Order: sequence, then structure tokens, then C-alpha cells
Amino acid sequence: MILHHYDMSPFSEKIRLMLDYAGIEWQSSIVPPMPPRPSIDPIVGGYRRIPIAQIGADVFCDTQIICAEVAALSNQAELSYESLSVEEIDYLEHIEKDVFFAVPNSSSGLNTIALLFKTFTPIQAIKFIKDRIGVAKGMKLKMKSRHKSQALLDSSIDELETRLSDDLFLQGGRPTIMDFSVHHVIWFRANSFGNDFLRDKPRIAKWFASMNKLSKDARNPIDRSQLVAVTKGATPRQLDDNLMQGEYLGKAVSIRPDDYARDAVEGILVGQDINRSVLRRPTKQCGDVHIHFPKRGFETRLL
Ligand SMILES: N[C@@H](CCC(=O)N[C@@H](CS)C(=O)NCC(=O)O)C(=O)O
Repeated sequence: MILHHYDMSPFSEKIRLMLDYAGIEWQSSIVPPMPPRPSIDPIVGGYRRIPIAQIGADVFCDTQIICAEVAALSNQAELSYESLSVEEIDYLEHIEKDVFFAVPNSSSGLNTIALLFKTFTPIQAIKFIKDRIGVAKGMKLKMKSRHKSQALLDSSIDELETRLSDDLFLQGGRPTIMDFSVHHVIWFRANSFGNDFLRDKPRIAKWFASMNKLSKDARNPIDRSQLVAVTKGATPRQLDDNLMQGEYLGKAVSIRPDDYARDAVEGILVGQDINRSVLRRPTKQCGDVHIHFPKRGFETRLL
């Protein structure tokens, strides 16, 4: 699997860690923290969120779908959202949206600016701030004030401490999708603004350390020309019969996230079931690719 990602991206950390835990070899394609991303933009055709995963001429957008692929490749169903109950999915949605955005929103503007100037050159930091202001403008999610974000973060951390049992992980003795989906949000908080909050949270501290230890941090880089060669040399995999359910099957459609960074990808809908949509997209350099999206959190429109 090829992973298009950047170091400070929490959702990328979720997949890096899961791939390492699942024992799947992956190749690392580092992209800039904001568009343009010349290595992946011509392949994916508009979708701007990170991470993106790729196997040959199949491209996977959003960690819901990437986790389903990792679960299938490693034969560990518990790494996929599809193994969860509705309540568990609702909990993760709350963590990966409301609590995720509460991390930057709970920090003072000065702390955020200091962090960005520590991470980037001044010009990059200014470009990054401008880019994220643009993303925030197109958002369908309601952002909370700093005070409310801090209260949400505190109560979510208290709740996590009580959810974690003596079994160490959220669903027992080994990590599942629940752990990976919560871990990257805690990682985001700890990496950006320090981990003092772990001091009086012994269960979270132990769990967080155990999760961090899953990282093998052994990356095989792949460069742009290798990427083109791999994509060009592959044909999209055959679609399962159960993907033949979409009402717009065979039609030209656009697909985009329904919440933020809502840039659309256009193509022919060649597969759909209750969890996934697959678009066929011609690319100039690499021929046809299939772009896989989750159904949850995405809109499909007839062109
Ligand atoms: N629901 C998406 C969320 C991905 C996401 O928000 N990624 C952030 C980086 S951690 C992002 O794309 N930010 C804008 C960007 O990098 O251009 C997923 O699960 O993949």
C-alpha cells in the first residue's frame, strides 16, 4: 500500500500506526500540508484531504475506507468501522469531528501561531494559516468557542479515562478501530500542546504509551516518478458483485465530503454499496483509476 501523508497530520498517524500494527508493508509518499500536491492531485482529481492510500490503480479517500482496506488485507475485521455498532460509530464520529476540532479551537491563537512558526518557515506558516482559513469558511461543521472547546476536550478526556478498562484497550486485550480512531486525536493534543493532561489520567497514559509503541517508524519512501510508474502499470481491481447497487451506477457523478474541505471529484460511478462508492476517472498520465470513497460523510451528485 502507498500512503500519501504528512508528518503532522493526525488522521495520517491513525493509518501509519494501524499499518504498522497490522504488519502491512507500506510505501511513504510525503505530500505538503496544503495543496497543491503535485504527486497526488493529478491522480485523485480534486479531493484535498489527507491521508490518501493507493494500491496500484485503486485510490482510497478517507480513513474509513483505508481502514476497511487494512482490515481486509490483514484479515482483522476489528480494524474496520464495519465491525462496530451504531453507538460505537456515533462515539467515534463525535471524537473524530467535535473533539478533533476542539484541540486547535481550545488553544489560544498565540499558542497555535507559535506552534506553526516552530513547525514551518514563516512564509509556509502564513500560507498554511491562509489555507486553513479558506477551509474553515467552507465548513458545514459548527465550531465552538475556545472556552466551550476546552470544556468539551476536558469532559471527553474524563470520559475516555472511564471507558478504558483494565484490559488496556477500548474493546479488550488488543487494539481495534476504536483505539486507532481515538488515539490520533489524543496524539494531536499531546503533540501540539503538550501532554500535561495525562498526569492525573493513569489509564489514558498507559493506553497512550501502549498505542505509541505500535509504531515501527520504518518508512520506505516512494518518489513521484515511481508513483506514476506504479499507477500507470496497474489496472483497477475487479469490482465485487455487491458493489452493483447504486441508483446512479454507470452515470457521471461528483462525490465530495459533506462537512469540510468539500472539494469534489468527478467521474463515472462504477460501484456502490451501503458503505462505499467507486468512481472511474481517466487521468492524463496514468490511464483510468478507481477512486474509492466511504458513503458515510460524503455526497454523491448527478452531473
Ligand atoms: N474524515 C477524514 C478526515 C481527514 C482530515 O481531516 N485530514 C486533515 C489532515 S489530518 C486534512 O485533510 N486537512 C486538510 C489538508 O491537509 O489539506 C478522514 O478520515 O480521512
